[in-house]
Amino acid sequence: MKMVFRWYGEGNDTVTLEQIKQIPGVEGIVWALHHLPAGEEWPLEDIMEVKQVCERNGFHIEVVESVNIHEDIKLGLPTRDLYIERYKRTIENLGKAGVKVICYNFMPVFDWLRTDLYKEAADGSTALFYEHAKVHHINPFELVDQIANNLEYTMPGWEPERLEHLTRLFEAYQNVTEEDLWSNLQYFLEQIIPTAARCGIKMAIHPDDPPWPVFGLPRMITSGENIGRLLRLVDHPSNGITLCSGSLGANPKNDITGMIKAYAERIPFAHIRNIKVYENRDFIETSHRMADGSVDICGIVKAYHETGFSGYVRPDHGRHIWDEKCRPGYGLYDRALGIMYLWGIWDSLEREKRGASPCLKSMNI
Ligand code: CS2
Ligand code: MN
Repeated sequence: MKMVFRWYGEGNDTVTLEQIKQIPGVEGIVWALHHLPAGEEWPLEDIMEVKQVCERNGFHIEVVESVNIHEDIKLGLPTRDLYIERYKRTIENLGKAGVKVICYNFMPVFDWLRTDLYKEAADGSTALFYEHAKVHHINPFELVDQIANNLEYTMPGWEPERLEHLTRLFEAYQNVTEEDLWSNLQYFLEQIIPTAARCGIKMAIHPDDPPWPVFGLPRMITSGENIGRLLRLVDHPSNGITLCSGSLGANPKNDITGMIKAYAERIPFAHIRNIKVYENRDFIETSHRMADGSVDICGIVKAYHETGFSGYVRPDHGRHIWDEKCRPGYGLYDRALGIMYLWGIWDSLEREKRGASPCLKSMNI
């Protein structure tokens, strides 16, 4: 597995590239042009600027996350063709810069959804939290108000220009069913996968988070079965998934290790994180350690190891610990701890497979 780390860019992140450099085994930066709204073409010059900054610090930029899809594409409006053309140009520009994977999502209106960004745990750390009953009782506008007021930074999926048009967006989705969304996704993929393939890029859809409909908005990428359907929409290696254990794990029925084994070839990018799921369907993001949450992190890493996974992995989110002030879910410390936990499992599996490293052998250890 190739370890990567999400970074929001110079002046837009509390974490620095110098700090990331000191986390063992991180090879690449997962990045995006966060200042551009969904639907804009990403100019090659802006892409090359990020590439230079990252490469100067010894990182590759092979994975891009959150090349967001304009709502008109998800809604299937006649204007979608214009935005799809721009998306293709963006894919081409990213290909020219050496990008190999594009992570995106197809969730209507919202990207991830939480009710609390700083829920305190018994040890004093805070983390992102989802309260199921609250989402059912609160109206979306109130929740957006509460979350947006808590944000010092603009988060992907929660951009002000998107939230400004919330009423109009909800109206637009009123008669859009899950089947309509599937057919709009298929239309999009049929157009862009040939471009991605030509540019040597794998598209990797991120599962819906949480993996069920919210506020009456349909959601599709929620289960192993639906991932299978997505992969069949355009049956090509460039049509893949970002397997996010934290998103899919919110539904305990999801067999994530089974999905890894079934779809290994089509997973260019893995998000590995843990959450604790309660009986009432609330969930909180926890440390990566298995004992702290409900997700079988060891089983997941083992499944990747068994299938010979050579794709990219990132720890996804972390808690906020040691008084760190950072983007919600995107601090340095807990994500670095998560990486070390993942390496610990991976290295012990490698050692089992290959025997002790040559260095240890020569020391007769
Ligand atoms: C990410 C997603 O921070 C997160 O929760 O895993 O926001 C992800 O970046 C998007 O869904 C990808 O488009
Ligand atoms: Mn994720």
